[in-house]
Amino acid sequence: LWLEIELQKVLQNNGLEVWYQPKVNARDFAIDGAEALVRWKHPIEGYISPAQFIPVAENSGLIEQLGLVVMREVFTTVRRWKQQGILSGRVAINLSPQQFGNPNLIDFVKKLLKSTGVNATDITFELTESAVMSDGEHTIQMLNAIKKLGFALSIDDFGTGYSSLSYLARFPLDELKIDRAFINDIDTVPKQVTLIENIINLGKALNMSIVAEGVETRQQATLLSNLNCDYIQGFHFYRPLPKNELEAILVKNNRSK
Ligand code: G
Ligand code: G
Ligand code: MN
Ligand code: NA
Repeated sequence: LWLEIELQKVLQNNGLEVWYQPKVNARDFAIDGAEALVRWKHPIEGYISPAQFIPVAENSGLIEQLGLVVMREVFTTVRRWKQQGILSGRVAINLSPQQFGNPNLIDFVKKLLKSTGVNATDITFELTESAVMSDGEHTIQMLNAIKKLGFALSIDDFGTGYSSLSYLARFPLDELKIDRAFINDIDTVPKQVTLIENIINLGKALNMSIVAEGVETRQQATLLSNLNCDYIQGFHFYRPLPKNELEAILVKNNRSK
């Protein structure tokens, strides 16, 4: 309950930050998009992990407000970076099952598209397998409505959640993010490489682009690049960065192009 009250306060004071973890293109390892990750610096406790407070937000209903704050911040920033010509690729926003299940979501994003002026085609929404699997008819309608506005859809943490693959064929998904649990031991477990190679081929056969997350070594990056993975994300390249730090990197890279 303490956490819930504090979260309510920080939302009221507009005190949450959004950080950005760059993704790189697997061909040249240049920055090509990013994932937005919410951050909360508590005045006494220091940084509190979203793994801790997102569930609290979900269970208390605060996730709606939190989601709005994150979306507004990301839409505004992406619009500016695109106008400056410094960002290539899309920026991804995580949506939890509660956000995705909220019937108001489409109205929210429509209004935000208008008020911020961002192109929906510059934004991806990341959903988990469990969010997508929770409710068949509603899910299809929501996914189609989001797609119709121009956003891209990504399946986050692929391979860790639901045990059926049937949704891959039924739903309009653009991107598959291989969970970092699969990446951890690709250097040491040969069958793991076979598994990833076939996940990549499966996703590509379904016209999805493939992101590998949790890449922490150069060997892993090279291997994934050789397997024709499209994008790579992980501490080997970049950690999540405060907006200003990423912006400085984008400006610098743009100048040296
Ligand atoms: O990278 P990090 O430790 O910050 O993320 C922990 C978890 O919190 C991840 O599962 C991530 O998807 C989730 N998360 C981070 N930011 C957001 C957000 O803005 N909205 C939602 N719903 N989840 C988020
Ligand atoms: O569930 P989701 O994939 O949205 O989670 C994103 C989380 O993954 C963030 O908390 C981010 O900090 C974390 N993350 C990003 N790259 C790496 C990495 O290379 N290694 C590890 N262990 N975590 C990572
Ligand atoms: Mn994610
Ligand atoms: Na993930």
